[in-house]
Amino acid sequence: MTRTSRADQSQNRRQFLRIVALSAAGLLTESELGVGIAGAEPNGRLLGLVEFQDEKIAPVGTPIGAELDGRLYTDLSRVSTRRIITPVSEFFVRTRVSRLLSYGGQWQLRVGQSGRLEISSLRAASREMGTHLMECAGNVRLTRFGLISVADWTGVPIDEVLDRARVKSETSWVDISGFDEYAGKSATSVPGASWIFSLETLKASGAFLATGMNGQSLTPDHGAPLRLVVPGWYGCACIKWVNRITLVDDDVEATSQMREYAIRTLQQGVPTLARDFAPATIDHAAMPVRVEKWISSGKVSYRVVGIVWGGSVPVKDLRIQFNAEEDFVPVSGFRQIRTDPWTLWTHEWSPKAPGNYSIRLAIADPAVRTRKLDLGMYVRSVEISEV
Ligand SMILES: Nc1nc2c(c(=O)[nH]1)N[C@H]1C(S)=C(S)[C@@H](COP(=O)(O)O)O[C@H]1N2
Ligand SMILES: [Mo]
Repeated sequence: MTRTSRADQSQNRRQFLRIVALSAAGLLTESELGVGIAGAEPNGRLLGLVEFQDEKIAPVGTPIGAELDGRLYTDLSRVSTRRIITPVSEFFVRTRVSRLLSYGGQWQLRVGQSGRLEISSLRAASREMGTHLMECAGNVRLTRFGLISVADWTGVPIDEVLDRARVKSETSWVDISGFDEYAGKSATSVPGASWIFSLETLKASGAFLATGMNGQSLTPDHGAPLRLVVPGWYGCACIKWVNRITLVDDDVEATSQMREYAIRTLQQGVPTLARDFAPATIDHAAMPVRVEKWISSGKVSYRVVGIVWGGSVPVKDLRIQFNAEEDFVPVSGFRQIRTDPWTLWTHEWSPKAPGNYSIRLAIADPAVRTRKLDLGMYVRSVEISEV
C-alpha cells in the first residue's frame, strides 16, 4: 500500500473540490475542460462559468423540432483541447431527416446520364477522410452559435466517386443533390437541396461523400446513408441524403439552395448563374466559448476560453477586446498550426469593475479575410458581478 503525502492529499482535495463545483453547476469534469494545455491553468479553484447574455436560451445538445425546422444546437462551452471532436449525439443538426425518407438499406446514387452506385459499394470503398469542422452559414448569437461542430469523417473522395461511376466529365461543373421533400411545411426554409460546384474547386477542397462520422455510420439526421462534406465550406454546400450527381454546363442557373444561402455565404447580391457564386468558404473567425470564474487566495479572476476557425493559413496575431472603449490586446501565447478544424485559445482576464462586457476578437493579419468577424457577428457579452 502506498502512503499518500499531505501535499498529495491537499492536491487531491483541490481537484475534488473543482470537480464538485463543476458537477454542481451541471458542467464538465476537469479532464473535459482540458485546462493546462491551451494555456497555463490559473491558480486556485474554478467556481463555474459565467453565462453569455442576450442569447436566447435555446436548448443545447438535444434535438428540437422536425424536418426543415428541426435543429440541434451544439453546446460550445464543452469544447476543449481534450474534446476537440463533437460526439455524434451533440453534433449540430440543421434540418432533421424527412418523414418521407425511408430506405431499407438500399440506396442508389445516380451519377451523370447512366452511372449508378449502390450504397454498399460506397461503404466498402469508404476510408478515413480526416477531422473537419462544419459550420452553418446561419450560425448566430441568438442560438448560442450552436451550429458549428467537428467530426472525424469516413467516406470516398469525389473524384473517385466519378471514376467508379465511369463518368468522363465533358463539362467542368457538377450539381450534387440530395433527397429534400418533407411531410410538413417549413416556416424557415425552402425545400430542395443541391449545390453546383466547379469540379476543379470541389476537388481542390478535398470534398468527399461521407458514409460515417466518428467511427459509426451516419445517423438519419446527419444525412444517412450518404452526404457531401466540403472541408472549409459552409454547411449549406454539404448536401445530405445525396442521391444524384449531374454534370452541368457552365451557364446553368444557381439552385434554390444556393440562392437561399447567397447572403449568408457573403455573395455579391444573389447571382443568377451558378458560376457567378464565389466558393462558399468560411473566413477566419474567432469567439469565446466560455468564461470561467476562478478564485485564488480570496481573489476572483476570469479566464476566457475560445476558438479560432475558418480560413486556410494559420493565424499569427489574435487580439481580444472587452468593450468598444478598451483597446484590443494580444491573446497571450496564441499559436495556430492548422486552420481545420478549430484551435483553442485562453486569455486571463481581470475586469476592473463589475458590469457588462462585450467580448470581441480580431485577427491583425491584413492578408487574412475576416468578413463576419469584422461585421461583429461573433461578439458575445457577459455580466460580471464580482471582481
Ligand atoms: N438535403 C439537405 N441537405 C442539407 C440541408 C438540407 O436542408 N437538406 N441543410 C444544409 C445545411 S444549411 C447545413 S448547415 C448542413 C448541416 O449538416 P448537419 O445537420 O449534419 O450538421 O447540411 C446541409 N445539407
Ligand atoms: Mo446551414
